[in-house]
Amino acid sequence: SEVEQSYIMIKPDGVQRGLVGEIISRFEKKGFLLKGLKLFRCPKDLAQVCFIRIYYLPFIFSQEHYKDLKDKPFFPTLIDYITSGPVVCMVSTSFVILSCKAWEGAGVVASARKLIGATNPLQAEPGTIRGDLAVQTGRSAPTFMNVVHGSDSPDNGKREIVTLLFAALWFKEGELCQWESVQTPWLVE
Ligand code: DAT
Ligand code: MG
Repeated sequence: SEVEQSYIMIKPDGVQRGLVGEIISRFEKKGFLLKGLKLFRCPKDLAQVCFIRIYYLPFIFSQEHYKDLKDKPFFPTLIDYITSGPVVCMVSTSFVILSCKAWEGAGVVASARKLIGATNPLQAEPGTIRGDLAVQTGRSAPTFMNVVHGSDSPDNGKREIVTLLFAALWFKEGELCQWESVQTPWLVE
């Protein structure tokens, strides 16, 4: 059976504003299991399109993090934003085993999205990370500066964490840590 994973990332504004501990703490307290963690400077070609990939490896053309947004008007400023300083890359796993039907809907991906809140920080509810910690709709408008990223589906979670072949996205093979938490029996019956 497979454990669902979400790729969670503290964006450059979260790092610059000293919110790393606060944001990690919210996921820790919720009870997610941390499987990967690093400070990382995102190269432009990871966020958008890598010349090498287009030229030599068209079959993995679709691996860039924000590939789905490349036609949006805010895309260039989104890339500037996400590459403007270090980010903190995290992988969180829920304790929930996907094969256990009763828990399937409560997976880490959807749950993390709820903790994170709405994309536009002005619309994010108080209590969520974006609702509590972000206000701006963009330093170099029109990109929302919303402090954190979370995968929007289990499949995208997989895609964003480790990709096969030369197209590793945010983590390379061997960078994730397999471990068991002593908390698990107290979180999941
Ligand atoms: P999310 O980060 O909530 O998954 P997304 O994947 O649709 O949202 O977009 C990625 C980022 O792009 C988002 O965190 C901020 C920016 N963005 C999205 N929609 C936007 C919009 N309508 N105006 C400005 N920036 C936007
Ligand atoms: Mg998204």
